[in-house]
Amino acid sequence: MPSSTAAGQAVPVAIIMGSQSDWATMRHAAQTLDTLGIGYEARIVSAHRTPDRLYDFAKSAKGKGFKLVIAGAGGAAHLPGMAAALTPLPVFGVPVESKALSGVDSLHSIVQMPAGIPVGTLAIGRAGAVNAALLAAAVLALGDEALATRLERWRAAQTAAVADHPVSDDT
Ligand code: RP5
Repeated sequence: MPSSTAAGQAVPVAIIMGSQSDWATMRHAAQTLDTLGIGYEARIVSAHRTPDRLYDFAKSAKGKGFKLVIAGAGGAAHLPGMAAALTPLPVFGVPVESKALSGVDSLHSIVQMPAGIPVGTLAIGRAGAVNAALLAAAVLALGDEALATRLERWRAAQTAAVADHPVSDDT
């Protein structure tokens, strides 16, 4: 599983996901962090299949220097909520699109946290993964002027890339 820095080096963002199959979605968070020059570590941490790994990860995340967690999962998606229960770090949840219910199951599992343990829930699928990274960037940029400038430029480039008029496909 990719990591943007050498092992052992403190990076601000942990990207965790319930399965290898989630990487097709969560890689968009990783790519967005790469574009903004933000370090991360990506790991498979399943709430159901590897509960001890989840416990160990979440309990040690702050001590390892992570500033926030992006957690993606699909179906009965308990990973973001369980991670949030076990760490004081902010957790952003990404509902992965499931085959059976198109990710609505994932969304409802992640967004309907009872009062007391928050998970900042993003959109289903790629949009949620990209926006989780952008939200992480905005939070980290509060204490990092250079990152704030990179994020501002990224958004300006996005704005500049929007055409004034649509182009027909059939010409
Ligand atoms: C969840 O089950 C994972 O987050 C994944 O989205 C879903 C399906 O996992 P696989 O059966 O593809 O490994 O725990």
